[in-house]
Amino acid sequence: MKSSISRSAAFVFAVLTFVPAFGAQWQATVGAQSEDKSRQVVAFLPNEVWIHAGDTIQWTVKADEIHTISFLTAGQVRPPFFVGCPGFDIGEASFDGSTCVTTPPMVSGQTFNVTFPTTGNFKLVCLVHPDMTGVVHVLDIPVPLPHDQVFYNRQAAQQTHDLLAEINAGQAHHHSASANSVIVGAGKTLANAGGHSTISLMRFVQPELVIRAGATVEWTNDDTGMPHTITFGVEPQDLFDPSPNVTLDADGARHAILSSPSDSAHSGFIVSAPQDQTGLPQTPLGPTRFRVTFTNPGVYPYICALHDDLGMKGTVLVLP
Ligand SMILES: [Cu+2]
Repeated sequence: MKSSISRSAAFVFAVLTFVPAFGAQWQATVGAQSEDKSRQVVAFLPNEVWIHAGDTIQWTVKADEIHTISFLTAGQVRPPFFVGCPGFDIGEASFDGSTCVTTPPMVSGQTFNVTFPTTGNFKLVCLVHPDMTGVVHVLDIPVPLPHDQVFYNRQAAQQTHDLLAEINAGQAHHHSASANSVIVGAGKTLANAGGHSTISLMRFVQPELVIRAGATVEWTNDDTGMPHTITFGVEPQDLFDPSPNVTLDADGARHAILSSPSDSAHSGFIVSAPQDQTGLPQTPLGPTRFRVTFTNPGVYPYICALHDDLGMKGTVLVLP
C-alpha cells in the first residue's frame, strides 16, 4: 500500500485513511539554519508535543539540509532514508503506531500533515539524521493538554536560538592542531526530555590552505554524527565509499596522493562512529580522518559532495 509514490496512489491512500479534521490543527517546524546556511539546526522544533486523539500536526521544513518526518512501528529496523517505510507518504498521512509513515527527504518550504487517531506516545525521527528525534504524546480528549500553540512557537524559537548559539566557526578554528590540518565541520548533539537535537557547522573551517609541494594535509570531522566528504575533481556516483585511489594509513585514516589539479579523489563518508548500545554488537571505528599528499604545485579546489549546495567548499594552494 505504501510502495508507490505516484500521485494517484498517494491520492487513493489519502482518501482511504485520512481522518476528517474534527480535531485541532497544530504547527511545528523541522530544521533551521543561519542566514548563510553554514549552521544547520538538525532538530524537530519543538521536539515534544502533547495533543489529543484526532488532532493533526503540520510540520514545515525550514532548512536547506534535507530531513524526513518519520514514524516507524515499534521495533522496526531503521531503513535508509532513500528506501522509506519502504515507500513514502506525500503531503499527509495518519499514524496510529501500526503502520510506518515517512516523507521522502524534504527541504525548505515543504509541509507534511500527520493525524493521530489513537492515544499513545510516538517517537518522531528523521531517517537522514540519527541524532534528531522527538515525541508526540497523544492523549484522550477529556485529558487537559499542558501547552498551547503559542507556547510551542516560543519554545521552537528558543530552541533554534540556543542551538545556533552552541557553535560558530571561530570556536571550531580554535581546536585546529597544526598548519596543515582542516576541521571538516563541527557539531554538538544536545538532549532534552523529547529526544536529541544536533547543531552542525557545514563548513571547512580553514577553507583556504597554503602548503608546499610534497606536504600532506589532514581533514578531521569534529561533528557528532554528521558525515562529510572531501572530494577533488569528478564527483563519483557512490558518495559513501572512497574512490579506488584512496588507501588506509596504519592509524586507519584514509589517504590519497594527488599529482595534478586535474586528478580526482573522493574520501567517502568521513564521520564518527554511531554510539554503542548494550545488547548490540559494538560499532566499528568511524573513518574520521582523510589525508591528501600533494606532490606538485597548483590550485586544488574541493567540495563536500553532501553539502556543497550549503556552501561547503575549500581550496588547497600548493606552492613549489
Ligand atoms: Cu559536508
